Order: sequence, then C-alpha cells, then structure tokens
Amino acid sequence: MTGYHEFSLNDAIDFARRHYGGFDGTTALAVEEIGDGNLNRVFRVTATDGRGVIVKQALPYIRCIGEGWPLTRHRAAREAQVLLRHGRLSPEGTLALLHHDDAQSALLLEDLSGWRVWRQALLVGDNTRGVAAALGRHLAKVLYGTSDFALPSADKRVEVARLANPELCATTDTVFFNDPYQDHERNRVPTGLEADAAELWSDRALKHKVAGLRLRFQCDAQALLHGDLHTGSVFVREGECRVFDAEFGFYGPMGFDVGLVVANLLLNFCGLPGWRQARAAEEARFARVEDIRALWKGFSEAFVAQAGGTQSPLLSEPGFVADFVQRVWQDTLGFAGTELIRRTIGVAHVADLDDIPDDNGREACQRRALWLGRRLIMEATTLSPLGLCSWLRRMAA
Ligand code: SR1
Ligand code: MG
Ligand code: MG
Ligand code: MG
Repeated sequence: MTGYHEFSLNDAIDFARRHYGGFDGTTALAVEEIGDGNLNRVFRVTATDGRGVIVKQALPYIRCIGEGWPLTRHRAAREAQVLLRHGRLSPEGTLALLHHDDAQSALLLEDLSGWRVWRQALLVGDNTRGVAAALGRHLAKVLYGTSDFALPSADKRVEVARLANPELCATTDTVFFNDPYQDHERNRVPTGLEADAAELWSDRALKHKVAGLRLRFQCDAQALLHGDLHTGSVFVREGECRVFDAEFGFYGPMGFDVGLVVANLLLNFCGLPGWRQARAAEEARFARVEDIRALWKGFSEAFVAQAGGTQSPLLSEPGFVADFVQRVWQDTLGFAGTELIRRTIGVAHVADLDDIPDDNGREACQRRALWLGRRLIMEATTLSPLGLCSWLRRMAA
C-alpha cells in the first residue's frame, strides 16, 4: 500500500497483519467494521483464538456528514501524538497505540475485549462505580504533566506549537461556539424545542458568557487536552478507564476536558427519566451526581498533590494552586454548559437523549438538558462543587 486510499475490509486485515506482532503469517483473521462515531472508519480484526486489534482510518471528510464537510485526514497524526504523550504520563488511563501509518492516516490500537464504552454502560445501567474517580486521576496526570506546572518554559512553547491541530480546533469552534447560538442550517433542533432554541438565540447575557468561554478555548493554552472527552471516548471496566479517540487534542484550558466529562454525565442524568421508571431513574441520577463528585475529587486532589512538588517560580507560591484549581472548576461548569447545549440543538447529538423511544419523554429530557446547560454557563462563577451536587440531588429527588 503506498498512496492514501480508503481501506477495504481486506486492507484492514493486511494492515493489522503487517503491523501487529501478535499475528503470525498463517493465522486466519476475521474483520468487521465497528465504527459508529461521527468522523472515521473503525475495524476490529480478530484471530481465531479471539485476540484482536483495532484499525482506525481517518477519511478526508466527516463520515457522518459526507464529502460535503471536508476535514483533514492528518487528524490521525494528531491523535497519535496525543495518545503517545498522554500514554507516557498515564498508561493506565490511555488506550495503547500500537502503530501509526502517516501515509494511510491509519492507527493500530489495542482491542479491549470485555471492556465497554462508558456511554453504553451508563445507558444499560451497568455499575460503573470507581470509573469517574479513576478518570479524574488520569486527567490530573495528563493535564498537570503537559502544563507549565511541570514543563520548562521553552519546552512548553515548543509543545504548544507542535500540537496546534488548527483544523480540528476550527471544527470544535464551529460546532461548540458558533452554530448553536444562532439559527444555523447545520443545527439539528429537536422537534418540539423550536421555541426553546429561538429563546436561547436571543439571550444576550448567555451569549456574552459564551463569547468569554470561546476566547478561553482559543487563547488559554494551559495543557494538552483530549479535546472531545465525552463518555463515548472512554472504555470502562470495574473501576478502570482507558481514554481513546484523541484526534481533537490541542493545548487549551483544562476545564474544557473536565467540563465535557461532567456534561456527558449530565446528559445521561437528563435523559434517565426517559429511559427508566421513576424510582430506578432517581437512583441512577443520584449515581451520576456521585460520579461528578468523584470525578472532581479525583482530579482536584491528584492535581494539587502533584503541583505541591512544582519547582516553577511563582506557580509554587502558597495558595496559588488552590486558586488555579478553583478557576478550572469555573471553566468546567462553563464548558459543560456549552457541551449540553450543542449536544441538544447543534449538529452532533448523543444517544442518551436522542434514542429515548417515547416522543414526549424525549422532548422533556432534551428541554431539561438545554435548560441545565444555560444555567451552568450563567452560574459558573457562583456554584461550588458541593453546591452543584446538592442542587442536582434536589433536582433528581
Ligand atoms: C461535525 S463534527 C461533530 C462532532 O463529532 C465528533 O465526535 C466531535 O464530538 C465533534 O464535535
Ligand atoms: Mg468517535
Ligand atoms: Mg473520533
Ligand atoms: Mg470522538
């Protein structure tokens, strides 16, 4: 294989056979296309003894939209860079990259049989206790380790330039901060929420806050982020997590990554009354609040513990780290609000809301998510972690 071309099923097998040392030349291999994400093609290649690998190939456009929305296939190289960098800092929290082929924009990744995607696990009601805390600790390691707290000044600037990812950041800028705040043809406003969306588009105070968040997304290169850390980008198993799908990675504000996790737990929280009977929905919603509490505790405690050892002048001044973490919390709430809004009325939705079978139930859950997104943005500077959790518990009861 030389020039770039879209993989056939047989190409995916060839790629796996050539680059995965675990298959010998004679092992019979089966292949299935498993990708249901928005952007790429994903294959699982399996030997007869059950061992497998994942082949992921970036297309020169957005898969779920088609060739009408071109997007650089070199995002595969960005994904490889982020997985390698994060994998060094937190191997137990990052999916292992086995090989990257730049010419084919293809990645070979470990296959985690027996693990589930977190969003699916939450939707079917699996017990995922311990996962949120583990993800919080993972985020503390990768965000701290790529920040000014850990890196010498010149090294940090080189990293920011090396991992600029302009095309994917422009996509995020469009789908997060542009389209959902106006009547744009790319939006997918759910049936029944037309008036809610129109009311949001006319909310000047909200748009003022979102403009501030957008500037922070654009300008505040705090750490190397995953950049699209929703619950569909995390494999889980018994209190463990492995983060994958890092093609949107860039140097940005830490609260963007933490906020997307919080928002996706809240999308599940908002959708639960559409999926379960009242008692079961209430119990699962309490579990989501506990997930948010554990995520933040895992992140903030591990971050402060690492930052206690920083040699960086000024950043080690007493009280500075606590102030910094408090600011990350405010960003977390603001960016969580933008994720809730764009997943409800923007171009890319989530199963937690959109797959609710009953029309009236679904509409009520989508309206709740839109409302919660707006509240989080407006109250980001006044709601403490404890305050948010008690507020959500009252909402769930
Ligand atoms: C048009 S791109 C929409 C979304 O798909 C990806 O999974 C990212 O979440 C992106 O924002
Ligand atoms: Mg995906
Ligand atoms: Mg992806
Ligand atoms: Mg993704």
